[in-house]
Amino acid sequence: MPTSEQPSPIVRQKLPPNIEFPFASLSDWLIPTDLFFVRNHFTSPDLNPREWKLRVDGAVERPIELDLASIKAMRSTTLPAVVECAGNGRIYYVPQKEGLQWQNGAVGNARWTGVLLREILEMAGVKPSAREVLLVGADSGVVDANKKTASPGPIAFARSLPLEKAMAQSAILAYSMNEEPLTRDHGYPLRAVVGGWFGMAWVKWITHITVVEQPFLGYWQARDYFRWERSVGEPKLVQLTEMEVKAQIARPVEGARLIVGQPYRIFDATWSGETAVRQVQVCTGDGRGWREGRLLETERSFAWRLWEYMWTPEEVGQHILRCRATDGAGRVQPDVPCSDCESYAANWIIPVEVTVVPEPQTYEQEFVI
Ligand SMILES: Nc1nc2c(c(=O)[nH]1)N[C@H]1C(S)=C(S)[C@@H](COP(=O)(O)O)O[C@H]1N2
Ligand SMILES: [Mo]
Repeated sequence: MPTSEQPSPIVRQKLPPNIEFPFASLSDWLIPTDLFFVRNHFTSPDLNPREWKLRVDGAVERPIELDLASIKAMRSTTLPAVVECAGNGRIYYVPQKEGLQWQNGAVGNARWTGVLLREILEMAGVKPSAREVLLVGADSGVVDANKKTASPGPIAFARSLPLEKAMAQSAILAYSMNEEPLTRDHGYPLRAVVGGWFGMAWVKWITHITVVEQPFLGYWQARDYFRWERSVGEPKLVQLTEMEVKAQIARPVEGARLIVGQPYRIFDATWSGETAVRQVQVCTGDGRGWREGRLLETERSFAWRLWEYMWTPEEVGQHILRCRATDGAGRVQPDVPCSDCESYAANWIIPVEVTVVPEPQTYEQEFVI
């Protein structure tokens, strides 16, 4: 997009800071840290790296405590990965759903460096009875009283991962984002990176890891971040984990005016959960059906892919643009909202309406009689 303006983040909430990436300004595969979305349930803790320690206990052979220097001295792993807040796109739900009204930008792709969670767990020695790995953040507070399920007192932000995912190559404890130390809002000094999973699993400001033998049923695991599933007949609640397949047009934006006969680059990013996106298709509403978008990067597990489609509008008037992604597991973006997703995981196709206008007349043309 040929703009001279500097993109600026969209503040969805001042305190604690909840900030959206201005998705229409998307240009690079990696989102610069100062534009990266921020999702905080509580005030970001300001942790002193000299005092900070990571405690690992629970169902382990040897409880351990590690300081930052010893974690950084371990073998490092880098994973470019996309993180999407489960509430991204909530604004598109009709009627409106309670919660922060994220548009398209509660998502971002960054390069994360740290150590495999597996290696830390192996240092402590996971007992055979282990079932989940609970990650606890240093932030805490009373859960929003507007929600009917307010907490009885301050509770820490904590989430568990099934042991299998905790041991996977996609589960990292990261101290660096885009080659710089994490910033305070992104979890300094250490956060979880859980490739393929929605953001709530990516616990920031981690100070404590407990290996548990029973499913953890804390607030953000058992009272929030759910959707309904009807596969067993009666609807039952299932926890949100993997991200859904998604592509959403960054440009043109809703209401844009394009000039007839002039090529325009439809541009966006696309991502999914455990399996990468294979195909993006575009429909420009001129009766030519779905056509193939061009994916710009090679497929890479857990990162997003930018894509484009060159479109030359042939007719003046309103046009509805749509795109849809398909991932390697065969999941396709749906046409309609998921009625069972509470206020989460919005991945249905969001049409973008643009106006195609005639070529502007030049001075000479106007005066030729
Ligand atoms: N400790 C802690 N970790 C957290 C959160 C939080 O409030 N506290 N928010 C989670 C949610 S809901 C999301 S979407 C991601 C967002 O990560 P970011 O702020 O670095 O973009 O962090 C997750 N990790
Ligand atoms: Mo989130």
